[in-house]
Amino acid sequence: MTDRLNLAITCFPTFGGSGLIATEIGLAMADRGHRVHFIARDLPVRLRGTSRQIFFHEVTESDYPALQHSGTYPLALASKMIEVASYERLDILHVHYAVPHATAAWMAREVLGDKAPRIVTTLHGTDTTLIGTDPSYLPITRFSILRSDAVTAPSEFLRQATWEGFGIPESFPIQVIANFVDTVRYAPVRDRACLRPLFPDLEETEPVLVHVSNFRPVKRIGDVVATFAEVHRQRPCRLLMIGDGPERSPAERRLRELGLEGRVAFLGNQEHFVELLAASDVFLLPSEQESFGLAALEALSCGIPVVATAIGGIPELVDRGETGFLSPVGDVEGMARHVLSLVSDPPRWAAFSRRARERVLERFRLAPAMDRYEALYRRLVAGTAGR
Ligand code: GMT
Repeated sequence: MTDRLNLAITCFPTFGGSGLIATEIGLAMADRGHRVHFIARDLPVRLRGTSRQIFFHEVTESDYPALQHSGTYPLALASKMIEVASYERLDILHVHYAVPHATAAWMAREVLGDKAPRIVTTLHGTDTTLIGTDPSYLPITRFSILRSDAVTAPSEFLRQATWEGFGIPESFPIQVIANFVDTVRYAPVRDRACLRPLFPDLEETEPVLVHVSNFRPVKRIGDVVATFAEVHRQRPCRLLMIGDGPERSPAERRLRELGLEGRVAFLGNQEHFVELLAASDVFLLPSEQESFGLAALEALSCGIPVVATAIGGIPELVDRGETGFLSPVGDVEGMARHVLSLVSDPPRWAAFSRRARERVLERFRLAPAMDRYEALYRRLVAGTAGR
């Protein structure tokens, strides 16, 4: 075993949490001196503009008319994995999101035989709770998870959901490696001046609520709007909406109906928004499901208390009544009450903020998470772990 690992990472190159986590792992492993290859459809968002020694292999599909709408991405991806593994002598192929990445990795390994790298599958949530267990994909996704050399999940919740959802015995090891955050970048540096271009008439003590997501139905964007409207009714405030997706237009329409459009800024997808996040007061995440809730972790790291739903992996990162509040799904009034209890009591808000940052530093720093991934890779390469 050489010291330097030859690692390939596959992920969706979008703003979604799974792609962001995959990219951060790749960047951190490159910083640790490993050779890192990304195999993806497009350059992952956080790799853009980096000058670090990272190799990118683009997955391209044929545009032959008969193949249109036939979902050939997994085949093109498996072929690219085979090519990169053969030429680069990969030690590890780390795929993020089981559907269809774990299946493509399994296909590649079948072709590569003895020369195949070890396969690590990191589950992220909807690949398990929604898509993977959809009958259209369940048998092949279950099989591909079981055939991975190692499987990780970002929360205890997702580990259990995977065992249960796929009918996999609990003796099948799924290692929980919690998601992490770059606590240097996501730091509690509050400078409300950065909010002025968005809200020129913002009062000094006027609270700013913030939400970051992909605006899909699972995020319950309507509840973000309703919670904000209820808080605003009792105490004028602002709302910062970061991200984009199918629920954005209905939310904008609803805010116009409520006459609140001037109180809200929709920024769309943004790569650099940490300054705005850190200048806000409360992070809202009223999701119906969340395997982890990376956006909430980034907020906590900036010292921003979180008001969210008590579902999935969220209770593993938000400490109720200490760093935020958790309500049942759809409990808009409860969430509004929690927001008001924080923004109306500055010393209380400050205590939540301080604890949020402390807990993140204790439990979710990047370096210990990287130690765990690196140790897993080394155990697999040494043959002391895996199937
Ligand atoms: O729902 C999203 O925000 C996107 C999705 C993804 O696959 O990128 O996020 C999932 O993975 C993130 C990173 O592990 C988690 O923080 C999110 O909770 C999870 N989303 C869901 O479970 C709905």
